[in-house]
Amino acid sequence: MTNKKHGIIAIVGAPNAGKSTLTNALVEQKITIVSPKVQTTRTSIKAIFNYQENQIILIDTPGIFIPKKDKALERYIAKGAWQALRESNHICFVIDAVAGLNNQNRQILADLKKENLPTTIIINKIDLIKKSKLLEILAEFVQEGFEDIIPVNATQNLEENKNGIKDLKIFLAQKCQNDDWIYEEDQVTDAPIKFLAEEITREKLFLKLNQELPYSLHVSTDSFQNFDNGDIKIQQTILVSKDNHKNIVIGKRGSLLKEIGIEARNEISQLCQTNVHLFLFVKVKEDWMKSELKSQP
Ligand SMILES: Nc1nc2c(ncn2[C@@H]2O[C@H](COP(=O)(O)OP(=O)(O)OP(=O)(O)O)[C@@H](O)[C@H]2O)c(=O)[nH]1
Ligand SMILES: [Mg+2]
Repeated sequence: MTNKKHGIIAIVGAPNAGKSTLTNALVEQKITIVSPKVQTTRTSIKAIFNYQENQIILIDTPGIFIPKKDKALERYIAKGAWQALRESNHICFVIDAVAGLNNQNRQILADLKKENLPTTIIINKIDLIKKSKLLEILAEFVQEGFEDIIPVNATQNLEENKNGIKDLKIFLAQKCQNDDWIYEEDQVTDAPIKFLAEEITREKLFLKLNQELPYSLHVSTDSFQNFDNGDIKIQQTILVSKDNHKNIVIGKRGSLLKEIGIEARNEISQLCQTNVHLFLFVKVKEDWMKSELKSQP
């Protein structure tokens, strides 16, 4: 007889709280992209790890914010987080310790309460605050009636026994109450490689481009070919909504696009554990949102 259990945990919170960094830390592999800019994650993505007989299925979600009415992308992103809650058994509400229990987090908490799911508070980025501030935040959440509050440092620049990641793993394993496992023992995500590769390129664009530009672009795959010798050839198109954005992404004599291509290729090669030939193209398509967002996994 098997005692295998699984649990589905939604990782939610304000934009930039460190949800994706935390997800990767728990799975011990980079599954979901990270950047210092808000709204990096656009689509919920599952990341899976096993702890003893428990399979923990994390859903990394886009940051929760109030979308502007005229912005289709914002509405799409905002919807994603709430959809993920519907399939989960437990919520981890991640807050940035520097922000603490501010108005934005209070508003999100009030909305989360309506979902009626057990909720654990994760105070992230504890490496950036003093112990006294952490104690203050803990007291505030206790006052709000929360029993499970776990401080962590998702970037793990504190020592292992101080970053809280192991404690969180053990805690989440205890929350697994559904019978059996859903995924194979070595499966770390259900997202297709093609999508992960697009995300990696998008992350490099997020990291290299300033201000609003990263928000107005999209990466899609034109072709993905496996060769007999194990190599993979990928052609991706970066869709931008304006002519001048195309020039910025390409850079002087193609320099920026080349840099992005090299960095993305290296990371996709690591992910696929093989040689990857990546070809990037930039196209202007004013209304890419209409056609592209529907086709996301
Ligand atoms: N110092 C410190 N920085 C962190 C920590 N966790 C995450 N970060 C940084 O915070 C920034 C945002 O991290 P993400 O993981 O992309 O945040 P997110 O909540 O997924 O953001 P969205 O997807 O945009 O909602 C990145 O620059 C991370 O390196 C932490 O524990 N300590
Ligand atoms: Mg994210």
